[in-house]
Amino acid sequence: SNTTTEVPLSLESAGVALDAEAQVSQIQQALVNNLYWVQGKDEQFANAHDYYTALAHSVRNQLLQKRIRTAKTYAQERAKTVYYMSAEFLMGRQLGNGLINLGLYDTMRHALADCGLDLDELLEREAEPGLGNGGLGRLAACFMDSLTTLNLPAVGYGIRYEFGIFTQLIRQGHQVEAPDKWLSYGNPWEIARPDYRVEIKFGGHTEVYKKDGDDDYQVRWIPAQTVIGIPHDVPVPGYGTENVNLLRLWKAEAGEAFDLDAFNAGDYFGAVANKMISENITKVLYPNDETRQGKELRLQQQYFFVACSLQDIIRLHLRDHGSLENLAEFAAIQLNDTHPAIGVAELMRLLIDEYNFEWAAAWQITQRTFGYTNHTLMPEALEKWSVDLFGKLLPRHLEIIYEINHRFLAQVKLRYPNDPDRLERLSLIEEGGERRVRMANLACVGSHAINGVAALHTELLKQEVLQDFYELWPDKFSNKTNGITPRRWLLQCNPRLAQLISETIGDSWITNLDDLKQLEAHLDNEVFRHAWQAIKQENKWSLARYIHDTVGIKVNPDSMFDVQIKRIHEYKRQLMNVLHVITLYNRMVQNPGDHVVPRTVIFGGKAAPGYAMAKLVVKLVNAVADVVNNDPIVAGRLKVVFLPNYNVSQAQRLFPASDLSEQISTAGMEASGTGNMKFALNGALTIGTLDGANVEIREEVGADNFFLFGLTTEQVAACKAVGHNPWCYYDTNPELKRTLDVIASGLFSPGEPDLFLPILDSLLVDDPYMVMADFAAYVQCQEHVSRTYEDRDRWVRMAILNTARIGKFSADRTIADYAREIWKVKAVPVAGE
Ligand code: GL7
Repeated sequence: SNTTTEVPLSLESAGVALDAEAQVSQIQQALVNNLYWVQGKDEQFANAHDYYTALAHSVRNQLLQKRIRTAKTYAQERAKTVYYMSAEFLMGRQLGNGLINLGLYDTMRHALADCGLDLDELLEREAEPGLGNGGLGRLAACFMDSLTTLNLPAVGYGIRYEFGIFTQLIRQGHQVEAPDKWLSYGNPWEIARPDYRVEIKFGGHTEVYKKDGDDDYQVRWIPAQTVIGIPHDVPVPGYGTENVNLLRLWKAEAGEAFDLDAFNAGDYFGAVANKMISENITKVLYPNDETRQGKELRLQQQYFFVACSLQDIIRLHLRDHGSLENLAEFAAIQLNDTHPAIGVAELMRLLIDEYNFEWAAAWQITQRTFGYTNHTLMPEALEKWSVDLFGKLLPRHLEIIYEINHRFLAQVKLRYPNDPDRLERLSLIEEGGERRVRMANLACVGSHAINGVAALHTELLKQEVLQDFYELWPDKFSNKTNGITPRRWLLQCNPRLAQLISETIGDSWITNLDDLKQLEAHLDNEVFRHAWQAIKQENKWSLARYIHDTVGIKVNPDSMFDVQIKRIHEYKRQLMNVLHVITLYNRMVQNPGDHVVPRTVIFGGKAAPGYAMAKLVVKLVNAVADVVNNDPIVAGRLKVVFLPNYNVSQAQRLFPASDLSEQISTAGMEASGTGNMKFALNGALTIGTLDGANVEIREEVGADNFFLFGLTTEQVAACKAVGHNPWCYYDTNPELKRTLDVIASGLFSPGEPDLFLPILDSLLVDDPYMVMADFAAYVQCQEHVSRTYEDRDRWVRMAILNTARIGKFSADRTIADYAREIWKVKAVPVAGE
């Protein structure tokens, strides 16, 4: 009866309210149709993956209907739009999130069960879209959810990596990397838009010419190579809204005339080989978190996606507004770290070379359009590109950057007439040695707003990393403390707790997280507390099953689940956590009869493939696990688990089942952290330092409900200034000495006595992350944690208070702040049909 190939699953668009039975049968009909027309199968041959794909198409069709109405509304209202530019979007699986945001989750579960299908099983068939490294990429994904939920017109621009973050395997305790072939079964969530293709230039040279009928000289860029960008659109639903925004990811393809010279010379294979070089640009995500890799391909990736996106923004703006004069009134472009900072130079190039703007006008438009978010204080993460490489790849941009710099430094000189050092620090070009382009400086100069991601981080930016810019333009700076979406990080990942909360205080918390405060009124209700605890216990049982299924370790579900999940990095100090585990183990071996509070210490996280020390820490965790988990002396009381291939899907299992959240970075090093927020939202208590957003989390939940330890940022700095001597901690702390001695003894590295020497050296020679200095305080604080855990009722009360008081860390609050203070964008709600 229907000429279209797919049947949209449009419950409310049926015009009449469907009764439950009719809804279920409509869902089932859509599923059967999609199975037939999308997968080309019927029930006889369909496997679970076919059903997943059919279901995904059902959801996607509904999202597309909403998307089409959204696009029309935005165009009609001439709405100001946020363009969030990010080299990473760590979206996590889409199906469960789509069902939740569309309000279809429960109906779908029943409809599927009715035909013998298990929704949970189908959800597991979806490949994880791991297009990011860690916190920075996941933040961008949470922001997309909140932007749409708040009905703010937005496009997320990024890269469609063919291979996302590598798959982490553990072989003999070592990390081994395998390619992430996430697209091999296709991706039902994306729609390629070859009609919106753009052409991107690389290399070559520039030349001056005179336009006909014009006296002024113009510059044109004669590239050596061109590449085509094809947008792939992923619809982004919000919770309980008709609005659907877009994530637009660019794929690189060879230009039509991929290599005409070679082709014409009869070198067909040579011409096709060039095509492969173009397509390399979006092949693979660089797996480094917090360190830059000065690789040419990385700069190509950055320029490629930014240039594609700016052409797209200009196309859309001209379609709706006719001229670029008023670009800043209708477009707010946010730079997620410096990765897209080349956009400042590219927009200048487009305005001046392609649209004939004068420099001053172009510069004003550019500065008013861009905002820059800094995400790290770590010096090794500040991007700097060699001038040689830059000039080779982007000759016109280098000229423009020189001109920006020339004008900028002239202005600085007027303000600080006799301060050459300051000029040198502010310059977009680093001199001395190989000259390099400083991307953070370009981002600061080219933006009207600069922000950090937690209060402490922003203060440190102003005092240290960006101090000179702060002194120049204090009004550009503001703080925007990070947040997380409560849809994925409570409603979706912890359905039992979400339901208890909604039964207790209603469900307004889903879009107004501050409403969790109402839980405090129920703190003295014993039935409520028992229900809370029972849910945590169930979640722990199901994690215990997952651990057993994935790594074969049996853990005690009544033990405290002590969890550290994040990228492996020295500054995050997984090493200090392992040292604590070894210390606990030593105690149990020495005094087997002593009373202990049983713990399961769980680690998860990837190490950058080139980061030897981080990989050695992974090996140490696994080696300690091997010894501890097989020693009958500690049976039932201590287990160590390293879960391979930590990703968003695994995170969704871990946060709900955690008792203790490890947030133990060296003070002053973690810009914010966002996992810390996900733990607290799910009722885990934090052991942490005064770092990043921990400071604000502790302020919100109350000092009594947070396990604080360790040196402050100032103390770390003071300690380093006088020269920190790690040996004195070794000599004066017998437990610490024993712990390091056990590692040195080779207990954890049979047959390889020197394996962990680099770790011991790092601790005892310079201890750059103050593990030795903070160790005693950490162990003592962990004892306090254990004693508190023994009083289970007290622990549950503290857990409830953590959840109840975490509302500030909703990404909805963060995005509302950006919208009001930086982007000046307003909600444009789309009317229902
Ligand atoms: C990070 C910070 O390290 C992290 O603390 C922060 O929460 C996150 C989002 O703002 O950004 N910066 C960074 O380079 N990466 C991060 O995760 C990779």
